[in-house]
Amino acid sequence: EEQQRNDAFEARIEAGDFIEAKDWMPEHYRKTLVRQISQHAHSEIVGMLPEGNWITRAPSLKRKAILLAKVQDEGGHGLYLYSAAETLGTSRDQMLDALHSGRAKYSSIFNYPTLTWADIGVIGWLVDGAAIMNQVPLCRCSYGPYARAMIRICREESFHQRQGYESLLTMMRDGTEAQKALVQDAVNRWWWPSLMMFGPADKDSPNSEQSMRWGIKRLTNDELRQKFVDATVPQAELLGISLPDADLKWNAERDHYDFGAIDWNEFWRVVGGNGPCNTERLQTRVKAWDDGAWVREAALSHARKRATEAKA
Ligand code: FAQ
Repeated sequence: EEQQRNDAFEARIEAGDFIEAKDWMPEHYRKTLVRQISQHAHSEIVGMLPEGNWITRAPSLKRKAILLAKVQDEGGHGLYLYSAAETLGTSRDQMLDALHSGRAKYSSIFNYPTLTWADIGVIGWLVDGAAIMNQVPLCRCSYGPYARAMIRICREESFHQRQGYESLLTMMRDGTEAQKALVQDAVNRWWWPSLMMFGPADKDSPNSEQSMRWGIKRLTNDELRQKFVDATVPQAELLGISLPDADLKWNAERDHYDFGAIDWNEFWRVVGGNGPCNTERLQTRVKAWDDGAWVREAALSHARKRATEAKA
């Protein structure tokens, strides 16, 4: 009977059906989705921190309003994604506990510091740019609740990308030499970590093959990374900044840009908890959770009181 259910499931995947929360699914499919969606949610939540660092120091009211809206969107994306993961039978408490105890992963990119205002523009341009490249294909993920959440999230991410690029254009066109140098310095620091967001090379990616077969992922890590490089190089040219890779050049035969070797030791070091800001990010999240305990207690107590009143 299990075999029959499994065959029927595989046939639905093959036919391009969406799998819904109450449908039967193999345990491994469920686990893979919980892993990916909860990591994605944690990334959005931890991803609020590097930018949050600059809200009080934004250079104008307009930039501050934009940044506030962006960081709030990220909080919303995190909550949306926790809900999508909850449809698979995991609780938010379990997911948060995994994050706060350091067992859960979140994107390596958020373990780098935001040193100057230019970093905020560069995060929008490169980090949100990479996020969109990875997430647009996820709108066609075989798991319905995740795919549908991705649609709204991608729309908001594209606003995030554009505000970042526009802020860099302003600095590069109207800025002083010192401001232009800040942009170049930020690009130099964020370029390689952005390429690492797509995950290990396909040959070193243990989850890709099965996730591709199940339509959880639609494009491989290397395919997405190449698409990102191809889309980003012309944007860098328009900005008038250089990318920190001597091997980056157009390859007419492949019809793609070639690029240099990624430092995978750095990638695994950061994923393993030893990047520049891992400890600080986790501590900040745990403190926010602990500091919010009284709000949760008050809300629960209020709900209990209302329930008793309703009965009386
Ligand atoms: N960082 O076998 P694979 C955002 C782990 S965007 C940390 O290739 P998979 C928006 C991976 O989990 C960022 N860990 O894994 C925003 C696995 O370990 P595990 C979030 C990484 O799942 C913008 C191991 O390495 N986006 O937040 C990373 O098939 C600006 C082997 O890897 C998403 O999460 C990494 N970069 O492919 C917010 C998108 N890469 O789990 C604020 C959804 C790999 O077995 C500001 N996720 N690992 O212990 C995905 O598409 C996939 O999960 C990949 C990884 C592509 C990230």
